[in-house]
Amino acid sequence: MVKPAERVVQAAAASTGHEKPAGIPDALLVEMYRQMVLIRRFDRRCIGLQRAGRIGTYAPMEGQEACQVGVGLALRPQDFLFPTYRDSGAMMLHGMPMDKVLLFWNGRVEGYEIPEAVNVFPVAVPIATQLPHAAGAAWAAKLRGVDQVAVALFGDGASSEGDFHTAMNFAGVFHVPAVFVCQNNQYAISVPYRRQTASETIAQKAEAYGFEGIRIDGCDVIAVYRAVQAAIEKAAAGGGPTLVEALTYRYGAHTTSDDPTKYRKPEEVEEWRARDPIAKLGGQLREWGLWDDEAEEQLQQEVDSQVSTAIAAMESIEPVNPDDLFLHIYETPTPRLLKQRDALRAELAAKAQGGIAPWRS
Ligand SMILES: Cc1ncc(C[n+]2csc(CCOP(=O)(O)OP(=O)(O)O)c2C)c(N)n1
Repeated sequence: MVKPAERVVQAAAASTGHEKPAGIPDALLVEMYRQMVLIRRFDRRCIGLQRAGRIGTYAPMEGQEACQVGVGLALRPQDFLFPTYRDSGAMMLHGMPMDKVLLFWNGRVEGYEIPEAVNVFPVAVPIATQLPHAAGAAWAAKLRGVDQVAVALFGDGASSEGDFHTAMNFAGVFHVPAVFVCQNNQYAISVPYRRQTASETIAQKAEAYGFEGIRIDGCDVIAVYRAVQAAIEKAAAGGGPTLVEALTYRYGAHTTSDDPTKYRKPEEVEEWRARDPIAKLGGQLREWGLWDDEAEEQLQQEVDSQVSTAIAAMESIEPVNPDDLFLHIYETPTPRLLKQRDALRAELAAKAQGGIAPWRS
């Protein structure tokens, strides 16, 4: 049996030494760092916004920046990205404006409006549903003879869903140009990896479907970038799909309504923090003479103002019309929906007058 984990962890390790990696321009190494710092700032600000009631909910990605940035930078403009709720970083790198991402988290329909030239699919909240979409889009690209690869992100938990297996099987049988990137962050909410699967790795599951699976260090942005870029190139050249398993960790909560102290120990989090992708690349850039304190200070100011501008844009749009809740469900609303809409209108009108709705009194 092939043991993809060993083979690829070795390859990734080679890029994490003190040698500057061959074939990656200095400017790209610096860009990887800048983007990871930006999305970490974005992430932390989002948690703050949620706590202040300025957005509704949020799924933190701190710890997973190397995966987000490695994938985001490996994508070619024409490739499609199929993200989950934890992939705001990759989405932004593939062209989704930051204020739109914030609008999504604010519960606004505008957050689902993807700009015309941006090849990002709407965020999949149901687990693994984006995987058959990606396999289908890749098949369409193949049938149409278009040079376009579909890249899907998902978590370790998603690998237990039927949709994962459907997508993998389909992708293998039809030999489609798809790349499935599992961010194995060790938990599906509170379910640890070892309770998720008896397989040694997620990467090896690709074997059963007849294509290549590789396991990489998801805390190393260079390893992620290289693996995903190679998989995209292979898919574009007619080499079929690849499953990439990136070993990573989310430092924080599953979402802003979760308490991770209930299911994991602080020592475990500290262990992963010691492999922090930003600290790692930052240290390497300094060693290679590509970064210094001045550049760092300037970057911190830049990301701060970039995120603040996006937040201001998110908060500048007109308040939502509560009736919108009932749009986009049926072409002609059902009597039950209309009744709910009228009840909400009455409640809001009563509130506006400082009272409470009659049925609550
Ligand atoms: C089909 C479906 N079942 C259950 C849920 C509830 N749920 C939300 S997130 C989650 C865990 C997903 O874990 P994983 O795939 O590892 O991704 P992560 O959140 O760690 O990025 C679950 C079960 C859901 N959203 N969709």
